[in-house]
Parts: sequence; C-alpha cells; structure tokens
Amino acid sequence: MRASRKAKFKGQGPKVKKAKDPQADEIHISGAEGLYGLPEVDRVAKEYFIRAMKHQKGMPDRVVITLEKVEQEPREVPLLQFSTVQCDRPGEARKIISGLLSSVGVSDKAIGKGIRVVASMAMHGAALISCESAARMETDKQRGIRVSRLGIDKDSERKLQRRLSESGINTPTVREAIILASKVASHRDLVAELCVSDDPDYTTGYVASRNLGYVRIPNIKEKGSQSGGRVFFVREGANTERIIEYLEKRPVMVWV
Ligand code: PML
Repeated sequence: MRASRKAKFKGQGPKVKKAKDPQADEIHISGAEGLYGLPEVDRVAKEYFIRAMKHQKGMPDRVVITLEKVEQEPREVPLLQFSTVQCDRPGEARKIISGLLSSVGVSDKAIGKGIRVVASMAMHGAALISCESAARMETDKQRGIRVSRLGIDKDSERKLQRRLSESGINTPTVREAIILASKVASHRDLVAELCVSDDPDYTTGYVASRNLGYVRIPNIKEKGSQSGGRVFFVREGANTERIIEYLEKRPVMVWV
C-alpha cells in the first residue's frame, strides 16, 4: 500500500515539472507491504486502507493498494535480534551510527555519505552505497530501491509480538521495520542498513546487520524534522543488479 499527497509549491498550485519518477512530486504519507495467504487478503487490504486514511501525516489524495500473486517459493530467513541503545540527542546518535557501521567494515567516507542521505529530505526508496568507496550504486537515484515481497508466518509473528510487547514496542512500525531489516540483512552482499523515518513525529531509527542485529537508536533526529530515509551499504564489487532483484522481487518469509 502506498498513500501520498501531491506536493503544493507556494503560489504555484501543484508542481507541473515532469519528473523521471512519477512519484517525485508526491509527499509520502504511509506505506506497507506483506506476503499473505489468499484467505487473509480481504482483512489485510482493509487494514492497509484504514492505516492510509488515518495517518497522522494527514489525509492522502492517492492510495494505491496492489495485490499480486507470487509464484516463486519464498526463501526463509531468520528474524534479526533487536536491542535499543541509550541515546539522548541526534549528535550522540551520529557517534553511535558511526561506531556501529564502522564495526562491520563500513568506511568513514561511506558512513558520512549515508548520514547525509538520511539527513536530507527523504527519497522515496532506499539508497545503495558501496561500503568502501562510498559510490552510489542504485541505477535510478531519484526512485531508489523499494524492498518488497516480504512477510512473516503467523506463528513467528505471534512470537515477535510477544517479544516486542515485553519491551513495550509492539507497534506495526517496529514489526515491519524489523521484518524489512531481516530481509535486507539476509543478503550476503549487504553489509549493513541505516534507517531514519521520514515521519516528523517518529524519532527512533536503527542500524541493522547480520552481526549487530537490529539496533534501535532513539532521538536519531530532531522532532518535527521531515528528513529521513534508508541506506543499504553494499560489499565493494558486489553485483548490484542481483542485489536489487533480491530486494525488490525475491519473496522472503521471516521466521523466529
Ligand atoms: C519506517 O519504516 O518508517 C522507519 C521505522 C524505523 C524505526 C522503527 C523502530 O522504532 O524500531
């Protein structure tokens, strides 16, 4: 599901410039993805619709719910363990991000670029940054990469909900972010992920990787800031096309 609103530019009405990405002039309001069995589709589509219409970022003027039959057998990947670090300010968050990314082999140059990407006005999709040279690897930098075709089986979801409830963080935002991060971390050429929500009221972000797990960082940005985004750090020399194919097309089910 994707909910959005046309961006209005002062004194101009809706912007008319033709962009490469048809969604470039839209303000993203909310989005959600999942892999479900046919009997659940009805319920989930309704839940997504309600979520789109009741988002605190306001009323969308466009809600797209796409249903697609998936033929390929999903790959099963383990859920990342989660933890939350103590962090009181965005300045402190930058040091935590640098320490975590550096510990898994991301160069200072790539860390700097990643932080700049998530501190800018959000891209629609994720950026792909080479973990040594810091080169941007995605073919369409405006669109970015959209992680899709991911889900969790019912039993694992119950376990995940129980674990998150024990930490007082059992929300759809956290559940979906951990599932997404688990798919990303399951690709051997993806070294780490950095994520900051573009929701002005949501100031917890994370760094994730196979070795670190899913590390939540409170106060990663100032409240009210509309910046945010996702960055995937890629192993130097990896086949980018195959990574993008995996993230966007390969069905993956996460298990606990
Ligand atoms: C998002 O998908 O909007 C980003 C959520 C990031 C953090 C979720 C969490 O609180 O762990």
